Amino acid sequence: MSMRAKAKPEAEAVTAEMTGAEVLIHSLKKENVEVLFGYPGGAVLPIYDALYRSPIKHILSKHEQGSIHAAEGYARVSGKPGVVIATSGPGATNLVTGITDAMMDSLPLVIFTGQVASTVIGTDAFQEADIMGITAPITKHNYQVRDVQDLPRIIKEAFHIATTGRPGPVLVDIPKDVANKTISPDYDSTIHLPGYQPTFSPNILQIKKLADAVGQAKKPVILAGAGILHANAGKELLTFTEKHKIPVVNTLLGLGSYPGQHPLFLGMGGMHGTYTANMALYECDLLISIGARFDDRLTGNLAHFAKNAVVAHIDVDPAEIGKNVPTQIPIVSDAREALRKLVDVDSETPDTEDWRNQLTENSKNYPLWKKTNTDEFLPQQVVELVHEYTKGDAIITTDVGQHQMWAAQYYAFTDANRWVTSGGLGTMGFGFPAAVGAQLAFPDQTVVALTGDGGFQMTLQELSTLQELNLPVKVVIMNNHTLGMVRQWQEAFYEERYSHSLLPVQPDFVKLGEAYGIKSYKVETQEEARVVFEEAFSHRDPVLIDCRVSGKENVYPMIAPGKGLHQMIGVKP
Ligand SMILES: Cc1ncc(C[n+]2csc(CCOP(=O)(O)OP(=O)(O)O)c2C)c(N)n1
Repeated sequence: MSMRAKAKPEAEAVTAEMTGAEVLIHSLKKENVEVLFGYPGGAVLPIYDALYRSPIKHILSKHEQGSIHAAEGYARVSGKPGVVIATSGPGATNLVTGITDAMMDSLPLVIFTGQVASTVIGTDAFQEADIMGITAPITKHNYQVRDVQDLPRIIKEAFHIATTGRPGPVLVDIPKDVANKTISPDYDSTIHLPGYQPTFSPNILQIKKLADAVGQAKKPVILAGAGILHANAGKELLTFTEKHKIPVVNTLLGLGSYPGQHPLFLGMGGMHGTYTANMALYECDLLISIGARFDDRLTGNLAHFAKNAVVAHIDVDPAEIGKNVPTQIPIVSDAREALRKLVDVDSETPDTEDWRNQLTENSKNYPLWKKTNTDEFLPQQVVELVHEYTKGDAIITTDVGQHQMWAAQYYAFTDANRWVTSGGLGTMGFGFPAAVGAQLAFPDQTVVALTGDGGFQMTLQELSTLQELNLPVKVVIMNNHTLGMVRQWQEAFYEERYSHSLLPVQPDFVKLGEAYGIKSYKVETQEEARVVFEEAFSHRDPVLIDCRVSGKENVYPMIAPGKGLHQMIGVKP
């Protein structure tokens, strides 16, 4: 018997009577969902049966964590919500890391989980997990559908909540009997959320207050976070900064929101940021944070952070303002709206010439550095080679660790939405499946998954998804035979006691890739890497490249835990 899906009559037409599962699929079409990331199981069988007759593309990952990270990658680069479906119990709990990751990094996801039948909820039924309780603190909102008539409205609300204000994950839990029940759906029900009215436009008096502060500043700096990307405000940020000649620092997640080569750009701030960026944050007299949340990895010790500055904070989420850093000029607003108003408002342009000269001196005297007097294949060189062979025009996803920081430091992002990384949660295993999702969003783009040998092994089962879909993702493993970032901290703070951070025994990544039918290579020198990269980036097939890099490199400069931004170490070789 053929294993191919049998063609069945279309179930999309709105009939008077539909099952809950069919209502769900129909609602997804109404929300213009083009791709679903998921994995089937008992409680979602009715939904998968409705999907069987639907033209919506479904990507079968090999583990639900793969589904949700792929949905995050898709959402990050496309700006559209990533949609995930998983079964009850273990299917749902396998999503938890990804949901938390999306919550921390403000990614719009709508997640559908199957649930045991309403009649047995609370009885420890087979594959029952209290996913409502589990996900309450890690979702922007969650729903359990008790009455199938509510389904069209709940789905509308879920998409609305996930994508408006500060984006985030919304979960909809659907008991199996609800999915099976037949109704005449009402798609016209309107969204009624009196408790959820995100502010979009800024208070104009606050904008004037900030404009006045800009006019008086001698040492202003802007901290631009991912909120700029979510609000599609890159152009407005450029206009505002060029108008007033204000230097810009990016957060890790904000990279790409400002052109990496621009003379006003100081680089990334924070633990592994540039000296120039960190000293600008330390010494400034006006700090304008836009769509950034003052993460502790960015601020270092708060007692020393922007001590002499008037702080203005523009954020769509009022809960962020004043959370970590006392703020004199709070502005609750969409970033683009606020920047447009700031550009329009009558204001003086500050004289920042001395300040900019001082920062330029810093950049000249304290650039990022790596070893030069060595024949070793350095991890930083891998990032530089990827930049060279992709002409700086790729979507780069990373895992978490040293390679992530080197990617952030050395890939000089010039465009928005090309940088996909796990910032807030720091989730190893994120990067490779996120690349699968990003490639699905932009099939013609070059997508590179830069991963560590540790993180890659957490979700490498998605090689099978790559094989099945023949997606041209280039997997570049920066293989230092260690859990590099852990090793670095053990070297610096634990007297070189490398407790369980060395990985001398590893699988043969080339054979592993080949087992999934993927062209795979091992490179041990820069020269070998050049030959392989040349070939790998010349075609549209998936590739895996095991780059054997030095295992002794550390990420510098660095701010040790507890220290201030002005106390960076490793600023010079
Ligand atoms: C799921 C998860 N577990 C543990 C950690 C802690 N951690 C942070 S970086 C790191 C090492 C990563 O090693 P690797 O993937 O090889 O990358 P490298 O640092 O060598 O570039 C670890 C274990 C984490 N961030 N995520």
